[in-house]
Formats: sequence, C-alpha cells, structure tokens
Amino acid sequence: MAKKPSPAKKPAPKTPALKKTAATGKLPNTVTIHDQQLHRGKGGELHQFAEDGHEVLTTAQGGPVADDQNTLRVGARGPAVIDDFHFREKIFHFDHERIPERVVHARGYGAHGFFETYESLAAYTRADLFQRPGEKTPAFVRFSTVAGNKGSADLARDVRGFAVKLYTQEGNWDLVGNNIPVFFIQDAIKFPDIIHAAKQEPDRAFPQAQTAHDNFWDFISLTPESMHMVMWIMSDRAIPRSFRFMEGFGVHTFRFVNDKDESTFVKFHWKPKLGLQSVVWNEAVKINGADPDFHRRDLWQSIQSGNFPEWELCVQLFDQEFADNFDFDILDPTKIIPEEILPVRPIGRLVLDRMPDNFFAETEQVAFMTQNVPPGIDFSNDPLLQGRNFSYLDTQLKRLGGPNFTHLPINAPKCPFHNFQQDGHMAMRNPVGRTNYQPNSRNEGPRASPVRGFRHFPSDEEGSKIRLRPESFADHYSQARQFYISQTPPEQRHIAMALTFELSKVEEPVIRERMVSHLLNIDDTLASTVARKLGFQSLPKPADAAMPTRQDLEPSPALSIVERGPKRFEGRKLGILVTDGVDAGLLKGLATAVTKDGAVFELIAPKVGGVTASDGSWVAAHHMIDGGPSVLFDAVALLTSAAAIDDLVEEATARDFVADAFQHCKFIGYDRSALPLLKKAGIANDLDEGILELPGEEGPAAFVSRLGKLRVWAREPAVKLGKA
Ligand code: HDD
Repeated sequence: MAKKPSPAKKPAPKTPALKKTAATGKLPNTVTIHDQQLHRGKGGELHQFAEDGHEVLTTAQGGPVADDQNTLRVGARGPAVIDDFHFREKIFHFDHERIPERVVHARGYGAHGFFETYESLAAYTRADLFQRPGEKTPAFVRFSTVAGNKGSADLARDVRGFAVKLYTQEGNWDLVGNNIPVFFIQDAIKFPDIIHAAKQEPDRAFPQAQTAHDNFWDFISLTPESMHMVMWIMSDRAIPRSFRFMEGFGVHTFRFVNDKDESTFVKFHWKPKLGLQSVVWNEAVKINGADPDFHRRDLWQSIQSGNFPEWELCVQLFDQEFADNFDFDILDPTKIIPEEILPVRPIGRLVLDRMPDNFFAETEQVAFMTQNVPPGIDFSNDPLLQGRNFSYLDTQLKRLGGPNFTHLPINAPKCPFHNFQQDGHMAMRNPVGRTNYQPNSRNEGPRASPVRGFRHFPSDEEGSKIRLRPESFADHYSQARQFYISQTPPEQRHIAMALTFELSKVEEPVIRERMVSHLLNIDDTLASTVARKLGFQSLPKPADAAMPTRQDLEPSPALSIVERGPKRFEGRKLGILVTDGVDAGLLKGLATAVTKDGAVFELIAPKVGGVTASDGSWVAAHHMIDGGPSVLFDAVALLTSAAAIDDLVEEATARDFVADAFQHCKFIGYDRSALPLLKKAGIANDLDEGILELPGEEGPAAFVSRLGKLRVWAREPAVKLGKA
C-alpha cells in the first residue's frame, strides 16, 4: 500500500504590514508576508522569492506555484484529479505553442540592424529615409530557404529569401527579395503551381527541401519562362556559404516618386561587403549532416562576436525611354538589366548588429508584406509584384491568427501612427475616448493628408479586360544563355553537375528528355554534357521556342560569383587540426595571422578537451574530429607532430577531413609531420599550389594571404567530381 505522504508544514499566517508611511502617504517599499520581506516594483507590485532566492514560479494568471513537477493525484500512485488547474494550464499552453509555418520560406533566421543613407535622393524620391545623408533607419532582416519546412537543413539547394523591414519615419517599408534577381514565373496566378511542384510530393511527403524530384522538373520542363531562373538555381548561388556572402535583389522594377510626382524606375540590389561566396554541392550535402544549422550558426556567431555583416543597397535607376529601348520588358520578373548596361549606384548600407532576444517573437512572427511601402516608393505593373501585393496580407492573417498582428512589437511601426482601427482578437493597443470614427464634429482623431500621405503614381492605364501574356514577355532563353556564358569554367561545370544530379533523381525519363530539349535552346555544350552524364543515347530535338535564343547578348561578368569573390580571407573561418606535440610557435603565428586578416579559426583535435603543445602548454579544442569535419571551414591547416601522426592516420574522420578539403578545392596548410596523413588521404602525389607547407618561407601570414582566393578551382578537373 502506498505510504501517505506527510502533510507539508504550513507557515503560520501573518498579517501583511501594509500601512502607509505617515510621512509620504505612499505604500512602503517592502512588505513582510509569510516571514519574507517582499519588495515593491515601480508599479507597486510585490516581488516574491522562492526559498533559494529565485523569483517564485507562477501560473500565467500570476498565482504562485508550490510544485511544478508532480501532478495532483489521489495518493502517490493513484489517478490524477481534475482540480489540478496548474497542470491544466501548463499543458494547455504547451499544446498551443505552434502557429502555422510559412507556406513558403518556412525556415528562416533573422537579425536586427540599421540602414544608413549615403546621400539625399530627393531628386528621385520623396521617401523620408532617403532625404538626409547619415540618416539611420532601424531594420530587421529575415533570410530563408523557400521549399523546406521549418526544421529542414540550411544547405538545401534553393533560392534564399532576403526580406528586409525598414522601420522608416513614414511607416514600414518591406523589401521582400531573394538572393536571385529573377523568378520562376511571370504571373502570380501560377505561384501555387510552382510551389506545389517544388515542395514535397503530396502523396509521399518527400523529398524534403529539394527540387530533385519529378513534380518539380515536370512543372519546370513544361514552363519555358522558368529557364532563366533554372540557370540561377542550378548555379552555386543556390548553395551560399553563408547569408553574409549573398547578394539580395528586389527582383521587380519599382518606382521612385519625388515631391513633384515624377517617377523614375528602380531596381534594388543588396551587395555584401565581404564579397560573394558559395560552397560546392558535395560539400553542401555533407554540411547538412554535420551542421544543419550552418547558416544560422554563422550569422549568430558573427553578430555575437561583433563582426557585423554589412550590405550596400544599390539601385539601377532608369526612365521610360530606357525602358522602351531595353532588349526586354522591364515588367517581366524573369529578366534582369545587366549591370554592365545599367550600372548600380550605392545609396546606403545595411548593418546587422543584434540578434533577436526571442526567435519566435521576432523571427517567426515578423510579417513581411510587399505592399508595405512609404510615400515615394511605388510599384510597377509587373504582374508578379501586383499578385504579391494582394497575397501577403492573407498569409499573415492565417499565420498570426487575427488582424492585430501589427500590434506585435516586431511588426509595429517605430514612428507615431494613428487610425480608427479597433478590437479584434488579441488587440493590444486600444483606442481611448469616445470618438472612433471620422468625420466627427468633435475635432478629434487623425485626418488623412493629401500632402503628407501616400499618393499612388498617377500612371495612365487603358486597355481591354483580358487574360493575356504580353508578347514582350515571350523570350525565355536569351537571358538564360547570357547567364550561362557569363560564368567562369568551374561555375559552368557546377551548373552541368547540378542539372545532372537533379535530373538523375527524376524517375520519368520523358521529363529528363524535355529538360534537355530546353537546354539545347540555351547552350549546346551544356545540353550535351548533361545528356551524356544522364546516359542519353541521343540528343532530343530542341524545345519549341516562342522566340529564338539571341546569340548577341554579351556576357555579364557581374553575374559570376568567382569574378565577384573577395580578395581577403576576412570574415571566413580556418579549421586547424591539431594533435599533441603541435608546434606552439607555429600555431600561435597562424592564429595571429588569421585574426589580423579579420578572419577566425577553430581548433579540431582527436579529443575535444584539447592537446598539449610542443612547449607543454595546454590548448583547448573547439571540436573533436568527428564533430568538426573540414566542410565547416573555408580552409584548413594540419598542425600535427611526428609523435602523434601515426594514431591520427588511423582515424577515418581525419582522412576524410583532408580528402574532403582537397576535393572541395580548399587551401590546405600542413606541418611536415602531417605528410603521412596526406598520403593516407590519397593526395600526397597531388600537391598543388593550394597545398602549402607551413611555416613556409614567409611564415603563416603568407599562407593566410593566399586564402583570400578561397578555392583552388584549377584543381577541380583533377578531382573525379569535377570531370565533365
Ligand atoms: Fe513570396 C514569403 C520572396 C513571389 C507569396 N516571399 C516570402 C518571403 C520571401 C519572399 C523572402 C519570406 C518572407 C519572410 O521572411 O517572412 N516571393 C519572394 C520573391 C518573389 C516572391 C522575391 C518573386 C519575385 N510570393 C511570390 C508570389 C506570391 C508570394 C508570386 C503569391 C502570389 N511569399 C508569398 C506568401 C509568403 C511569401 C505566401 C509566405 C509567408 C509570407 O508570405 O509571409 O504570401
């Protein structure tokens, strides 16, 4: 029989000392209740403390809780009883923790920062944030992948969302862009189709966060307008090294409108200060296993360590005459204007310097909407943009549960705002007073202002009401080709490899064939390489094209990541594999050189506790080898010792560490004692210009200065992976 627990000792009830002090007439700052001296907060509230000094745990209603670990039951082994209101509330709240994840861009990560204006753009726009040089506007940015669910891995091959909320003095401006300047479709009515096709297939619910499946390529191969976007997502742009090394694009053509109601077309670009960088596919696959939060961790670590990521906002400005003479329709979101034709102009910088206090409250609940624009920024007739302006409000209502999502601090404007909206679920800002309408004869409340308010650009529009794609949107291949021929040879190889991989996962041969027929309209070599790698016996006929592919478009080097890479190792991470007996001087020299270049390093050792260096000092490690594979680093160094190398060579993960760094074309610095490891990894006979002995003649600084190139692409054709 269960033993009856002895009743808890009750403290003797005491009368609280709540007398007002005679001198001030105020309540005293402390009150004694149940033998405890309680302090009053500013609002007169009493702070209760548990016996160990922590604040007392309470229910959501504020009631102090005596036991949070045992449900109320009859006897020690008996049934639970219904009057356990504390358990009921705790489990009720837990059961309701989730809100619907975003239908696209579910997995994301955000940070706070500011935007700083370089110069007045008053000639082009009346938007307040662009009037004064040096003006700082608070910002929140959310990066995301598109197709995967909230818990998917960061290195999916996918478009990255780049959504920026600027809390301007004239309300929030949301520039909801991507890291790719074009889109799959030209008309918003096709959005549900492309997204259904890209996400996991509905009967089997896989594959997750991948486009490598039949539904996606079926849709794409039947949608020629996607071909330009396909080139981008099969390029390394879709596997960025980090959010910090990505460009962002507003994609659509927008308008700037000035005080005189004159309009200038504008395209927005975000350029990362540290240059562009991506990983290779084999690396991405391994990162997803080693650290599915690789991009999150990178942003977190860089901001927490004070290395604030930064982008310049650049614009391409043009008038109607340019638009009329440009090769393609500026309303078509599957087209770019090459920077070589219309240079970008930097107009300000975005700095991310603070992580959210709470992921859910901020990153999850932030609600971006393309229709959030301040006076001075307006839309073009891009049919994709117009559809987006209609769609985003719905999704926020669904996700956040009611019309008052703008009351959430992350979504509320930071400028004064006044209107007559009231009530609704969870209204947290409630109007006071009698007058909740206008016009009113009490002279109360805010008024609309034709001068200060948003005036839609009064463009002249006319035409019949029809469902018709314009002729000017009909060229689907020319810019796809231009993108492809603008890439360096390794980047072109990666596109062919990506297409081959994705199509190899397609089960229906007819889809593969249809895709290759489109590639024939883009580039013959690309098409035949993919066909050969897929094992085609012969090439299909080129796809029917509404317009022939233009061969006269010049390559645009601005489209290449390699061409736009950094010159320095700044902002990157070196992985240093160390063993007992590591040369203490060399390690110190390397660490100093890396830090001096604005980069960071992490140490990987056989045991995470660390190693004893040559001078007897203890060096703590960040990772054990199994937990710190080389895919997590931009370059690696092998600082071993003759005494420890034999054991290290026996570690399969140590061999992988080196072999992966090699096949991913990374720089490898090594202490002479590490040669047996290079041999075991099968690369001792392939020492190229990226594999450097340390300390080397000029010392570690010279090694670090080489790392700015990031990869040794010349090695790639020698690695099996890269063979075309
Ligand atoms: Fe979208 C989210 C970017 C076309 C409908 N979109 C969403 C996010 C980004 C983009 C970055 C995530 C925002 C966040 O972090 O919360 N979307 C784009 C770009 C597009 C685009 C660059 C083409 C140029 N989107 C697009 C179309 C539609 C939508 C054509 C519908 C007509 N997008 C949505 C949405 C989402 C969304 C369903 C899901 C979650 C959300 O809005 O807040 O409404």
